[in-house]
Amino acid sequence: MDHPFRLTRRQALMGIGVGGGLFLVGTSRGAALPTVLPAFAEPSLAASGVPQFVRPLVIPPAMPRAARLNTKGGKSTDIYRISMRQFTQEVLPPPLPMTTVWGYGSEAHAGTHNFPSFTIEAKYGTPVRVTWVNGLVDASGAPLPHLLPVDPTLHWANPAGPVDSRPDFLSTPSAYTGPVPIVTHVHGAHTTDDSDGYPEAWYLPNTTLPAGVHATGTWYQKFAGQFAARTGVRWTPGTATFEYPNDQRATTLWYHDHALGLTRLNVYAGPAGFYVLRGGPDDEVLDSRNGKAAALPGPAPALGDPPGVAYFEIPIAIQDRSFDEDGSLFYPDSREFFDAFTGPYIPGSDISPIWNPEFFGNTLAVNGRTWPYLDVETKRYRFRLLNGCQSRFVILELTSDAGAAPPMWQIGADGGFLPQPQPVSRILMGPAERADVIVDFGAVPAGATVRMLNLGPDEPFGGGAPGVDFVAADPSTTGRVMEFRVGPSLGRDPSTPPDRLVLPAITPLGTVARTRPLALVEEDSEALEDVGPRSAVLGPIVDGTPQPRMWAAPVTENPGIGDVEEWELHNTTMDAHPMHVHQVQFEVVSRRPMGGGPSRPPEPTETGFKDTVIAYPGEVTTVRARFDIPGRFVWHCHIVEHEDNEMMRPFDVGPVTPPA
Ligand SMILES: [Cu+2]
Repeated sequence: MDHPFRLTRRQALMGIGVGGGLFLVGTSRGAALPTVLPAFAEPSLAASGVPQFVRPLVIPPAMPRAARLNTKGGKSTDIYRISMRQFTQEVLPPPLPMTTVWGYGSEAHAGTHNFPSFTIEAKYGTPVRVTWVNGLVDASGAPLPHLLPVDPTLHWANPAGPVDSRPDFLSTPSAYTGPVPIVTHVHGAHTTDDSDGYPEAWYLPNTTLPAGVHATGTWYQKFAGQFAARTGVRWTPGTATFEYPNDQRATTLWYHDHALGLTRLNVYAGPAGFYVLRGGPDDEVLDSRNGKAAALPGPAPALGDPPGVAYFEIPIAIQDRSFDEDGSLFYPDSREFFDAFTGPYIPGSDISPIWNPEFFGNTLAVNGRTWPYLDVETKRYRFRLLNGCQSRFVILELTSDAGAAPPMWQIGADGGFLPQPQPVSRILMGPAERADVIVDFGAVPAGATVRMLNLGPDEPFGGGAPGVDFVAADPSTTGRVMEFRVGPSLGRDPSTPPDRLVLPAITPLGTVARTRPLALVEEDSEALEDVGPRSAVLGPIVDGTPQPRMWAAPVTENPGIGDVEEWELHNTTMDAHPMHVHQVQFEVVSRRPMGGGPSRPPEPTETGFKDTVIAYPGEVTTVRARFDIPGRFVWHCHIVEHEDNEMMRPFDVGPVTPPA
């Protein structure tokens, strides 16, 4: 090899390392300055200007319920009424300014709106019914515009009409500033299509709308009717009521917006939270020393907790963000930010003017605060980790200033417990993936400082190891996640040692009815030479040839009800993509080179169930899932910039659903 590091696509795109490059910029935004002032906006707050480890981690409390409804046969349903609102909160440490964000919160409970949102605590076998309210209005009730630049040239919700379309333009448009559509998806939930947060089932706030603006997306009425017919509950304007049966394995789910062509912006603005499902046969963990119930580190925040409870089970959402000096969230307002391409844009070419193919924030926020710290005792903690970043893959590692790093075991992933606890020193997570880990601070001397580092790249991930195959994130900024300040132990640790945990068995999915070869394809401009990507797309592979299909094309994936299928994800692009399939928790079967060659088994941390899998470039990643709920769902890349621009496809389980 000539170079110690692989030349990344971004570097290649930007002419770095190939000589005679047009643009003299660094390998990641914020790491170096262009020689001339760019015409487009850069985040005006440098990451180096944000003090680190000066404010405590926020541990999201449990989301208050609106009611508990008792139904026939002694059963109950947990009722929530949760709105998305705009507000300001401390994201950057003082004296830096507060940040205007969006977040979910309980309508009837003041002070519960937060970024990230409070945790929905769900119980196996007890359905959760949430009325999701679009509360994006100002104090006078007028609809709020988006906090971030909305590119109107994507195939997107487009409330000004025609809805759920890729509109035509006579000249390059500026950002859309009208009312904002939302629709919430519980990521990893096993629920019906009316409650899944279909991207075209969005709705605007219930208020006076500008003339000609449509209040709901294409599928809203159909799903409203279906939900009313099944439950007797009618959706009121500006809301949608969804129900989650909680009939799946106990695990860490999360909820976030999923509106068509807007997900990257709606999620970046803040609305996302954990949804923790507990109980049931797949939540029973034993102690191998005595065969009795094991004790996992706890408690987690619960409803009605008084202030000052010490938590030993803590959700940790890692999200990259950039800011301007006034504290506001920064998100690119021009394609130029990505690759210095100055146009022509749509309609002068097929390149969107605002959308960026990927986005990497120059800070890491953990539970809504940049680089926080957490005081811990010399005990074991259970952390439910979520990579909530836009495009960034993270590789997490602990380091201590007092000798060995505390040991970590991963006990669960997207779909619940792994078959066995896995000792881990690094945890790789693509966007939307979760890892349930136990960290044992027991042998760390009190007074020590432990840091969680990120060794993933500040650019698209292609697999491999930091320092070998790619440059790790900036060690002074995005290479750091948070700090643990180890204090003395207040009492003994009642939790079972991780190597003594007997985790619930995995029941294999059974006979495969069908294998579907599917392709991940990146598309460059068809109008301009050497400009790309224009978008990334998905599609079936027919006779060995990928057939890229746009969002609007007829359904090509149509499993029978109850069928187990293997989906082979052929990644023809240069980057890894975190691929997510709605409705199901799947098994990761294998990975093999696309050109043929031996397959390798899933990673030890992929041996439980998953709903999001890393599909590496040049490989076929095979997953196996049972599709047991009829209706219309989606599968997509969870790099939210990709998902918003064609890297998402509808699928139907059972009879093909007629268009709404
Ligand atoms: Cu992708």
